[in-house]
Amino acid sequence: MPVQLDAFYLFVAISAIAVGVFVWVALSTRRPRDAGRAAATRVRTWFFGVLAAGLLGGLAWTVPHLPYPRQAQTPDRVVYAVGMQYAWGLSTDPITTPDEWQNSTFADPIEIPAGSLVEFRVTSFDVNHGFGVYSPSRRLLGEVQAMPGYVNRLRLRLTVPGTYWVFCMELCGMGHHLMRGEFEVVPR
Ligand SMILES: [Cu+2]
Repeated sequence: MPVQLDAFYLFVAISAIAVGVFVWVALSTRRPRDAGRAAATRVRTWFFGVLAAGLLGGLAWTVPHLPYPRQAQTPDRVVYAVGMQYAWGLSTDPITTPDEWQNSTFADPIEIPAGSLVEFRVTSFDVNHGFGVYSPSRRLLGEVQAMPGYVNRLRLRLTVPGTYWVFCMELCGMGHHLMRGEFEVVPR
């Protein structure tokens, strides 16, 4: 998996820099010497400036990506998702009983128009499950816990048409690996 390898190389590079800094400090402080107050203040001011710029830059870069403004939007579609050992029931109508859940697992995959903001209302009728939505190219798009007695919401804007998969993200028993669901995103 290329992403994992990239993360590994990044880890090795950062580790090498950290070790280099430790070695440099160890070698450069073997003899005591006077640093000088003015020079030390200059280094501190510079360090503070770089740190502040980095933090503010990081803030400006990441804050627009927070999902909170999405809560103010009205979803285009609501999908009810119920986990039970060992399948996901997905329906555009509320699933309130194990019978309705069973019918939903045998029904044709639901269809969602491309570009819709979808709100998944996720719960479980037995034990805790993990509700993970995968794109047609098998990328994990979002995840929320499915807990008996609670309804957790997950909002995703689904733009790419194709078959989407729901896999269980939490080991829930012997048939956990079989626990999947699917739905279609269709072109408008
Ligand atoms: Cu499960």
